[in-house]
Amino acid sequence: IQTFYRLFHQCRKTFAPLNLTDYEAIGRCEQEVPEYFNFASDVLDKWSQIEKERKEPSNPALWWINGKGGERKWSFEELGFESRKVANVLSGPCGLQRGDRIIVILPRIPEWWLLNTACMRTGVVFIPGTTQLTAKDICYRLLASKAKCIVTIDALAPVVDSVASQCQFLKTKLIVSESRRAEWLNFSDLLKAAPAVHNCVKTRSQDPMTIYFTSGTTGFPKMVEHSYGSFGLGFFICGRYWMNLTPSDVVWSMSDTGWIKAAIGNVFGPWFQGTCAFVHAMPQFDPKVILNTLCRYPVTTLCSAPTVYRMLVQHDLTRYTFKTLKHCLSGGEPVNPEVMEQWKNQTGLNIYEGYGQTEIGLICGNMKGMKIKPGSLGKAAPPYDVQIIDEKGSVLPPGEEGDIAIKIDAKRPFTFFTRYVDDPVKTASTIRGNFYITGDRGSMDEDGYIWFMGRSDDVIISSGYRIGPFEVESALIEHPAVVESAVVSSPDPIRGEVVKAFVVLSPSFTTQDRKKLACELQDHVKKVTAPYKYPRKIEFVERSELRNKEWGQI
Ligand code: BCO
Repeated sequence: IQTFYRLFHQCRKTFAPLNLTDYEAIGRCEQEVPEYFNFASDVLDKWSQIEKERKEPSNPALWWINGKGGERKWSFEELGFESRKVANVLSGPCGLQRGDRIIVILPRIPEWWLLNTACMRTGVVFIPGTTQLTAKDICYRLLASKAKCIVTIDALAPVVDSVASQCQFLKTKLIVSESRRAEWLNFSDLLKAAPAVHNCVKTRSQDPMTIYFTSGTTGFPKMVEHSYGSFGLGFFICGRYWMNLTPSDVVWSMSDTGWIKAAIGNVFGPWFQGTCAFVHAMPQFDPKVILNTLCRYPVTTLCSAPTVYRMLVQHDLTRYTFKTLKHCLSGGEPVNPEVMEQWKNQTGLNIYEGYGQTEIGLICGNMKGMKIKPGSLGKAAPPYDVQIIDEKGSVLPPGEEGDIAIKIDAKRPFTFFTRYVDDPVKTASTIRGNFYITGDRGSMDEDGYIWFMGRSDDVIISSGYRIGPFEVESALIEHPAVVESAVVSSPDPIRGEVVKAFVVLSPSFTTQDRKKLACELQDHVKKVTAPYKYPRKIEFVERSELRNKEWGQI
């Protein structure tokens, strides 16, 4: 009888429609997190069923364009069909098993969405990376993660090959390309041959699902691990209330595929709500392309870094008529009130800022309908209780500056990252008493709005990128001209902050043209590590200058 009931409940669950009310209650921590959850089978396949039962046509799940006439539109059913085939590619020719790790370095191409979903179906841990990664970055990631497989494109395949022999865990290289490359499996060939039937693995909510490399003040990037619960279920509230999405919306989130913002804005946020994720595969950032796209396509919701809005308002926006845009979001760095005002004056739309982290997801936000206080991060986003605390862990009164922290009661919220992989000390260091410390400083006003003041550590937030000064200093020191350097943030009207390097030159370089040398060092950093980290400002200093400054002689 017990077996009968177990099977009965299992069947009921499998065929039950998508219950968004339950997911909302779970997202708010008002209902227990289910023991088993898999976004692919529990959400995507349910939307596919709903799509079939609907009489009227619905928006695609993914709408991809490349600006050169290329276009792909996939319904949830097509996404399911293709991603099941990719799942068979991963567990067949790629030889990956549940729990194995895969690094996926792809630009904004549909294959990224397929691989993401296929990893959920197979239980393979998905590690995305930006295409700006260099050989050294890739080597570090392959070794640190022990990934067995890497997926990339033509441009990066030789870069991977240049370090592959040093990466003893790497077994399979998969290329997304029209042409074949020796020692690489070809994605399209395998996809064509792959069977379409695949049974999604049954994953527990706490099983590892994805890992992001994220920069800190010291050392090389840390591995932030998220589970099926924290990543899949954790973004329900964000999609529904911050992004304000419904099945009739079309959201364009511009983040590079290497960042958590792409997962929030292009995968879990929209797809939980049955919304179309719109993608423009712009190879280079171009404000005019963005503005024209908003005029041509029925995008209802735009999500991008404040730097993008700062760049867009440099143009005369009144010359553009956006087709359907009604909701604008920003995240990744603080947005300044002037830009919000300029955007509002020219488009009639507010910018709803969200504040979050790779480790935690959305922490605060301006939800639709809420009064916006320009310059504030908004209020705590459910399920979080955000407070400003002092160094002893005591809550500070309104208006006082302290650490922005999240209250942890008996249990860590399920939406939190699981751990920094292989770094229990760093994982533990995020906790102070009953609080998780974000690393950001701020204050809270009487109405519960949080105001950002800056980082409490030396991490640089530039154009929405999180940049560790150590990584830039390590790149600089590899150049023969550099004896030592100190890298800090410097204010910038467009990028919020930029990376600035103070450099002490080796004696043999002190007579060289400083302008040329600065450019050379910038190019050098762009080659050694991901170019977005390069020091946009360089100041050459001499030790004697620093000593004299210290002794009050200048
Ligand atoms: O500006 P420059 O031209 O001097 O330099 C640029 C590129 O040209 C250069 N570069 C790129 N690839 C290169 C290269 N140079 C040599 N070789 C290559 N292969 O490097 C610089 C890269 O800077 P960028 O990425 O800022 O470029 P760009 O075109 O100015 O883009 C502007 C933005 C705003 C589109 C870009 O900065 C951006 O996407 N920012 C947002 C980042 C983001 O999404 N952050 C969110 C992280 S997740 C998060 O915060 C958690 C929230 C819950």
